[in-house]
Amino acid sequence: MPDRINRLGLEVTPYRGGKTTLCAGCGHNAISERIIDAFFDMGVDPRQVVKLSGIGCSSKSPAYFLGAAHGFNAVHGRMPSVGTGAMLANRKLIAIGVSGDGDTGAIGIGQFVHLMRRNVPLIYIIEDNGCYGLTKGQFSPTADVGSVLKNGIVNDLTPIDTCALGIQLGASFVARSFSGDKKQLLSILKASLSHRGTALIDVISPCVTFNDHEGSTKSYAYAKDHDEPVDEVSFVPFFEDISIDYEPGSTTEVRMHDGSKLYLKKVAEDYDATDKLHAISVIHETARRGEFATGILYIEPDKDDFVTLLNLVDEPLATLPLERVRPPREALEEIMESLR
Ligand SMILES: Cc1ncc(C[n+]2csc(CCOP(=O)(O)OP(=O)(O)O)c2C)c(N)n1
Ligand code: SF4
Ligand SMILES: [Mg+2]
Repeated sequence: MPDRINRLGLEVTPYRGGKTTLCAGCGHNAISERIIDAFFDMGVDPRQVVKLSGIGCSSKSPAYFLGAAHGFNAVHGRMPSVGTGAMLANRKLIAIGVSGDGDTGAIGIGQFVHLMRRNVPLIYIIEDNGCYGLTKGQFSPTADVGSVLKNGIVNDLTPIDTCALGIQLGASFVARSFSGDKKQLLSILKASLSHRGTALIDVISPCVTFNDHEGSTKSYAYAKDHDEPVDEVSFVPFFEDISIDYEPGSTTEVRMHDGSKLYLKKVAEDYDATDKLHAISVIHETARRGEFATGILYIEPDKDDFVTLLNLVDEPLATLPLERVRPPREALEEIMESLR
């Protein structure tokens, strides 16, 4: 049977990557699969994509999707600055960064903070397993209080909630999901592709080798039992003409910058994803009950992204000829003259 083709006429092959070397059953593998599906379904040209990462099992995963894309595996925790540079050099790129809870919340927290407040156009996925998988399972800064390691050590440090932090810092699209929830994660990824600005997606992604036992709050069993969706996400890309049939009064429509429509069906009491304070309080309230809120937690579709704020020319800086990026000698002399 011939392979499916998407609206670009491409088969799924260029959207796939190398064979995974992660442990069988690792949540990160399921996330790679959803990234392949989302980019294929949305008809994104993989040659226009730059995939970025830091260091960790999670940061290895860009090797396992979008084989035809550009890739940069950065230093531990330094993916945000490399991604910012890439997007400033070529604003036509579509950037997807994959990080870990350690890569983001520990060594990379400073870079993460400034990426969020700048609203750099980039999809930033945290594959969140509450531990440093690659270095054999030590607690990371997202491990919950009372979480127990395989060797019996109990975490007594307060976790960083990357979604609450991202919202507070100015990220304009913030979502949380679970690697085992195919439908929700796929819809969130598709919506993030239509967003202009930073799209932060924290995905609970169990480490089956070091953090999937009783006592871990990032295990498959725990995540399944304590997932509280705040909205049901449906996404309609602007190129599809589908009539939507939702019960009036129960669904919010969010129009994305490219004309796509995001439908957030409220399954929790009056959830409004555009209300920043409400989003932060819902995250904290659910966490206090030992649960985690999933879905699109916050969205500000009209916020200017970093490239727009910098007022860059439309052509990618990387392709401009030298005479357009370097001021002529006369301009320099004029400046020097004005300083005398
Ligand atoms: C500068 C630097 N410090 C420390 C390390 C060791 N190191 C490698 S990966 C890692 C943590 C990875 O954890 P996380 O980002 O959560 O990814 P996971 O493996 O859990 O997916 C650490 C501390 C390193 N590679 N480089
Ligand atoms: S050690 Fe954990 S995070 Fe790393 S590949 Fe194995 S299951 Fe995944
Ligand atoms: Mg981790």
